Amino acid sequence: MHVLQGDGPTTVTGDVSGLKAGLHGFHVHAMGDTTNGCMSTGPHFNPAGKQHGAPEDENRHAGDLGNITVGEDGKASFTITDNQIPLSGPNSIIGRAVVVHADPDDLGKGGHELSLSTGNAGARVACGIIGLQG
Ligand SMILES: [Cu+2]
Ligand SMILES: [Zn+2]
Repeated sequence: MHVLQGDGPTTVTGDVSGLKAGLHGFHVHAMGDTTNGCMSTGPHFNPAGKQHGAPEDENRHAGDLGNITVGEDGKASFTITDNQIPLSGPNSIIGRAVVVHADPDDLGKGGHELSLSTGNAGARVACGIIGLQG
């Protein structure tokens, strides 16, 4: 997985495999800590104190990147460009984590008790710390 660019929009590209077909929630979580697996990455990155939502919503966590789509082969390749995940400044995502979930993110609209905090996206099946390379 790679994140590119300095100021302005950040583009995240990645390839994942070994997942069930369909939508999987994909977020930036607050803490770059995997000492207890993906649970240690904390909640969604949310410096503005907002509710969970879709990437295009005004009221969303900065870390809300929506869903990635996994094919019948269990693989996904994705490119996501977003304005709320800079690589510098006070809201930088460097040192935080990306997390892939077991289930679809309902984007805050599912009416579940977890919809407005996590999108009810289920277990955390993969994660990685966002760092610098090169
Ligand atoms: Cu998440
Ligand atoms: Zn969220």
